[in-house]
Amino acid sequence: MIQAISRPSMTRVTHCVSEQYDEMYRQSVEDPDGFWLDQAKRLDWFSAPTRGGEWSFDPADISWFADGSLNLCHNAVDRHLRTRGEDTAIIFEPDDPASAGRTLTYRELHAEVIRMANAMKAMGVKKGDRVTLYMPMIVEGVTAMLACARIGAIHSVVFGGFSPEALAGRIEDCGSRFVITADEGLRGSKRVPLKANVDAALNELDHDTPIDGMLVIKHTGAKIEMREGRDHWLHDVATDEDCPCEGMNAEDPLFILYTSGSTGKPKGVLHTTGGYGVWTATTFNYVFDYQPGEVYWCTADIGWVTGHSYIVYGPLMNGATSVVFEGVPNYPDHGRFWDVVDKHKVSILYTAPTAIRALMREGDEFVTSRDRSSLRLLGSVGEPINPEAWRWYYDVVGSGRCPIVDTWWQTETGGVMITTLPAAHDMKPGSAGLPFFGIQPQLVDNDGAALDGAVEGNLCITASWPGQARSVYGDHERFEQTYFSTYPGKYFTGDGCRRDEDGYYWITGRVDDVINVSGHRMGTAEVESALVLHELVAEAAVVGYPHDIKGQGIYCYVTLNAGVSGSDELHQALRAHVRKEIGPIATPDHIQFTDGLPKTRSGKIMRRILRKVAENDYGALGDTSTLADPSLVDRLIEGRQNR
Ligand code: 6R9
Repeated sequence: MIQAISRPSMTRVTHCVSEQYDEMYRQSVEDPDGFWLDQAKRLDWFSAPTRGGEWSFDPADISWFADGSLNLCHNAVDRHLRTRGEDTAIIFEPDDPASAGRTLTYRELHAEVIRMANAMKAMGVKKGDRVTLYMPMIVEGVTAMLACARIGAIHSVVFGGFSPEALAGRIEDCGSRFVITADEGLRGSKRVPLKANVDAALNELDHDTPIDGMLVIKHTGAKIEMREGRDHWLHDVATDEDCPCEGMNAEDPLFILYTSGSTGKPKGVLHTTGGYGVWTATTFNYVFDYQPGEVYWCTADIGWVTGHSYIVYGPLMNGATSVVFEGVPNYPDHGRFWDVVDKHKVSILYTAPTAIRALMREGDEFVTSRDRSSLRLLGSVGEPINPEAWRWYYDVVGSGRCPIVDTWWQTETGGVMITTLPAAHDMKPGSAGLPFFGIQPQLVDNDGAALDGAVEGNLCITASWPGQARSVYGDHERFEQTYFSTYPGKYFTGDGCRRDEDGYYWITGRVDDVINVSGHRMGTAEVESALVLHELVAEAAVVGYPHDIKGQGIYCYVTLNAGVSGSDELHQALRAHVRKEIGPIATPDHIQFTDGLPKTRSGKIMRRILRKVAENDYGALGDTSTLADPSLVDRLIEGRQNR
């Protein structure tokens, strides 16, 4: 049993102490409508809601604040002009520390958002239109999101590391007629040809006019092709005229964000305006305990939900100063994070275990040679943090002074669900902690029976919360099927979890066919589909296996067409092929060529065996007698050992 670590005494915490948490949590589950209508007051509404949660999980139909109207760009930007217009909203830290950065006050951010929104309008974007953003981590990524929210367009941000093929699928799936991108992105001094990738993606789509307009931001100044009539430079079409915020119903869509699942292609998770706004504003306030004037830095990319909720909406709706970082943790050297912390006097740092582990491996010197005395609170998100990395983050990065919030949540949950609160709770390294207000977790066995007390099971949530996703864009049936059919009447997270005797939750990882690679969700089915697209591949099965830095690595079993044999060249070719189909984050770590996959007589692949073999754990293969060809197991093990 790991010892709990007491919360360090913090002099400036005002947001929530332990007794308050218990009382507020009780209220939040006993009277959710009263509680959340009250929390909703932290936002500015054009018409305040009187209705709270109206929802069912069977069938799935979820609504919050249905009679309220508001605009999240107004809440993130305009409403601050009167009170803190000259405060810093965004600090932009470029990839190359020698390049010029930028800071924007709320007033300057307002002006930039308006220019972006007017440019979008000039292209013909209207309320309800889907707009795909394929952006580097620059200020315009944030202003493009906020400009969409301002005029009621639905943004779909696609991570800049995805391939043209993956981008094309996401443009097509949501019927997006507009794209916003930049000439190039920069990451660790490498150039990412964003505009060229968009062009390639559009060529993939077999229409003559796959989109109506593209807005391009000049970032690196690289030479790119602009198609007459379709592609526009932002600086050519942006104007400063007045651009009021659209009044949005609380249930009007705010954004779509594609995420991987256990089957099929990525799903367009749909979030709406009011509930998501209340959820991200409230969680940001309590979880990060933000104090006016502090600098807050979330190292995620706006291409992931963490960037949406905790670089853009949560911090800005709270009037915080949010750092937008274009670079990577190891460029120019492994001390970059701490240089940025010192340069901008960052108080609150929110990052991922994979980054922590990668930096830990480089030794303490990169950290201890930097000052870091501005740090007050540390956060972790994206995957379970192993206690060793937790200790290093706490002892070395935070010098034992800074509490850690290990925040468990998902694209589908909109914001943080399980975490300790910095001023309220003791921490246990490796445990996310306790449910946030309104969250009612339940652990169930494989038949869906609720388990009480200190146990391990499948993590479900039994009641809706404002930030919950409302649907899968264009496929509500898939939404129900994916999240509400495994255990009818409950939202199933896909995660396994243990609850200890203090009621703390310990996420054990995915229990479905989703793997978590460097904090990024990857469906094994997606990698398999990419592999079998290769002309020499007959069949493929992909599993995760423990990886020191990435958390999980991608292990592929591949059978080749008759007469073809595996070689180092083919190995490399397949890796390159998957990168091209999906993007670098999906690059297989290992490919094992095999003459067959372990299938039952009914043809179902026994992934359990493939996982064990990939993990090098042959003692616990379990029952293999139902395999069509039990002798295959020995050949798989032999192949693994000869790897
Ligand atoms: C926010 C985000 C969600 C999946 C989730 C779980 C894993 C996220 C975690 C964590 C343990 C944490 N996960 N945070 N596991 N402890 N603090 O990451 O969203 O990309 O949708 O991934 O990530 O497995 O189900 P998303």
